[in-house]
Amino acid sequence: MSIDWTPLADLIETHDRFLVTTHIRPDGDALGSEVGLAGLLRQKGKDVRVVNVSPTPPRYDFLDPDRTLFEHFGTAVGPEGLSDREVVIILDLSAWNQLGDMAGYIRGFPGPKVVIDHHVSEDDLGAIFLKETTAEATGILVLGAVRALKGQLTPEVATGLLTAIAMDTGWFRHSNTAAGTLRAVAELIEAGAAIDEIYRQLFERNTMGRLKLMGETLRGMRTDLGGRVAYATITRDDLTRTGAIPQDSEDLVDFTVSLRGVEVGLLFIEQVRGGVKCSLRARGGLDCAKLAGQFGGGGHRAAAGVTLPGPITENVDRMLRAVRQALEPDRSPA
Ligand SMILES: [Mn+2]
Repeated sequence: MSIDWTPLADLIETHDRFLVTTHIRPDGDALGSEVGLAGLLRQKGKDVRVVNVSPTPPRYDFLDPDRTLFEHFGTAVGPEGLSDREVVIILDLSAWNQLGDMAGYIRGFPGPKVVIDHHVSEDDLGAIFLKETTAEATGILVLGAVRALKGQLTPEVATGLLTAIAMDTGWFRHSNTAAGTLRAVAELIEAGAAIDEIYRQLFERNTMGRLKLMGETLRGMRTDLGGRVAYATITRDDLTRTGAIPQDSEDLVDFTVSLRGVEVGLLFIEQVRGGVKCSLRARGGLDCAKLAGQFGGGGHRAAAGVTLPGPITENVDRMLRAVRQALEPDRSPA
């Protein structure tokens, strides 16, 4: 099944000033898709602002080398500064809670709203949904839009989209990596995306803080259910001690499922503004989106997340109980 891009083409035909945004704590798919879509819209002669609720993690600064694309909502720009926007395009999310402090603004947005996304979880955002939940990344959908709308795959657009697809497939390792994924990558390389350079930018620019945080996270890793579950925690104190920044925790959940025999991995991260973010990964039958959904979160079958109120230790217990229940429903609650 592929998306009918006519609604987007119609909006481009009839409007000039576009706002593009994505979810809190943006990842490579979120930011890379924004680069791709902003490029497409600008080729069509549109005035485009890309405004995000979270600052851009330093890891992704290569996507915006002149620091002219990504703007930060709440500091650099507020709702007043965006009053001339006619259309908003929301990438890589379909849930209000993923919009953070921008949710109120998006709710009140007077013009057409479009969502381009691949997540299963879905709220009524009052938007035109251009979705494909089987897609490996939002970036692959944006590539589809570029093709359908006869846009140019410039090196800049190709770099954004390759980053998007690479990060949401775990650099082409996860089960969502299909033959079509690699065909798309071939096309993006032909268009000027330098795959070696993108890899170096993403994976070989660790700070000492991130590497030390990685060490702390591994040191504190625990198992449960006889080794079928692995989990770790990152507290605010861990960040201070290691000199890491909150964004440095990206991907560290992958270590939990890298342990032999583990089917479900969890990483609990104490949030600077209170509460705990829990990332879930599954390498078996467990549906992470469903489990996270029980607590108001969402995502995909193999990878999901949820933000929980309350202290970290309580939340570890609460999530472990839910995972045990999901993996061994017949077992009496411990
Ligand atoms: Mn995504």
